[in-house]
Amino acid sequence: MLSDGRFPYSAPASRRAFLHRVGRWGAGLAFTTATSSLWPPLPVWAQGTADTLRERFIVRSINPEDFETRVERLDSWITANDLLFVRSHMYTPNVVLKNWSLRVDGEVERPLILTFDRLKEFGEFTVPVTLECTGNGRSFYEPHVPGVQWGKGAVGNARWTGVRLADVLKKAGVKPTGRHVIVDGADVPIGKMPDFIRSVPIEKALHPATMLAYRMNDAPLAPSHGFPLRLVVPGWGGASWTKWVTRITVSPTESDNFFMQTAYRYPTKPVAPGAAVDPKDMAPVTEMEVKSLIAKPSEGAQLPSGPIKVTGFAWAGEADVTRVDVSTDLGRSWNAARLGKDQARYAWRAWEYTFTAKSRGAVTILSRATDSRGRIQPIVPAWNPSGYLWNVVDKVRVNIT
Ligand SMILES: Nc1nc2c(c(=O)[nH]1)N[C@H]1C(S)=C(S)[C@@H](COP(=O)(O)O)O[C@H]1N2
Ligand SMILES: [Mo]
Repeated sequence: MLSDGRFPYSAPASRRAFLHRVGRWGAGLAFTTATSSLWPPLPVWAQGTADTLRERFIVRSINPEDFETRVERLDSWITANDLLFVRSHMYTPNVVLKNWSLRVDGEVERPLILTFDRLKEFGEFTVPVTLECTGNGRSFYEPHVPGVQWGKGAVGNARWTGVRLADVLKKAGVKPTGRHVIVDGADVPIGKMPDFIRSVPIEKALHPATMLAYRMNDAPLAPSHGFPLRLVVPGWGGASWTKWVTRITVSPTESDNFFMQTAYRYPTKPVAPGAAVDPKDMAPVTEMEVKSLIAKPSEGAQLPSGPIKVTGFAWAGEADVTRVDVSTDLGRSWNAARLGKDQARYAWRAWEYTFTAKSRGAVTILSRATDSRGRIQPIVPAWNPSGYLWNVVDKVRVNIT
C-alpha cells in the first residue's frame, strides 16, 4: 500500500486508462470511482467491452456468477483475466481493503491479524498454475447429475502472485496438534445455504507452492476471482481455492462444514452409474485428474478440405503431462500431438496437431493425455454421484465440406 493508505494498483495507471475504465459506466459511477481511493478492479462482467460477456462465456448463472469460458477462445498458454471462468456459490462480496484483515488462529502459538500491508511483507512469488472447477464436465455424465451444468470450459491457466501460506503459518507457529487448515472467505450464504468453508490437510497447506494470492496475471484479483486474497492450491480442484479469504484456522480435524463433509466428496471405490454411495465410502475431492481439452476446431465446425489444425491444452493435477495423442479414426490409431514450449509445474501444456482429412463428411477428433505417473485419460467415465472430475478423452465432431 502507498504511504497515504491507497492500494497502489487499484489506481488508474494513466488518464487514458482512467477514461477507459469509467467510459462505460456513465458519469454517476465515474464520480463515485474518481472520489474513492480504495476501489477494487472492475468485476469480470464489466471487463472488455460491455456487450461481450456472452461472447466470452456461457453464462450458467448471472448472479451468483457462474461463467464458463467458451473454449474456442482459449488460444494462449496464459488465460486472459477477462476470459478465466468464474464459479461462485454466493454473491460476490464487496470487500473494501481498508476494512479487510486476515485472521490466523486455532492450533497456533501466536494468533495473527494481518493487514494487507503486513501480508505483503512475507515475500512474494509468482507462478503459473492451472485452475479447474472440480465439477468441470459435469453435464456429460449419464445419468444426469444435479449441479451447475458445466461443459468443458471451467478451466484456465493464470500467473498467480502472492505469499506462501507456509510462511504465514510459520509466523503463527503451528502446534503439533494442527493437522488441517480451515479457510473461510468473506462471501455470505444466500438464504438457508451453508457458508462456504473448506480445509486442506496440513501437508498441502505447508507445501511451498501453496499460495495466498493477491494478483492474477499481474493485475489485482478481480472481485469475481476473490479480491483481495485467495488460496491457490496447485494441482487441486478449484473447490479448494477459497476466494475472498479472511480467516485461516489451524485445526486438529477437517472442517465440519457442508462443503467438506457433504459436498465435494468422491467415492473411494468404484460404483455403478446412478447408484447411491454410503457416505463412509466417500472422501473429499483433492487433486485433479489427467485431462486434455480440444479448444479448436469447435464442435460442429464446417471446414474446407485441406490441412486441419487442432489445438488444445492438457493438465494432470500434481503430475506432469508427458504426451497428448490425437485420433481422427475413432480411436483405431493415435498420433502424438506437438506440445507447446511453455511449461511449469502445475500449469497446463498447450498442444497442437495437424492432419488432412481423407474424405469429405464427418470427422471425429479425439484427444487423450498421458502423465508422468502413467495415468491416461479413460474412454468411459468413472461414476460419482455429484459429477466431479470428468476426464474422459475429449471429442469434437467436424464436417469437411
Ligand atoms: N469463498 C469462496 N471461495 C470459492 C468459491 C466460493 O463459492 N466461495 N468457489 C470455489 C470453486 S467451486 C471454484 S471452482 C473456484 C473458482 O475460482 P474462480 O471463480 O476464480 O474461477 O473458486 C473456489 N473458491
Ligand atoms: Mo468448483
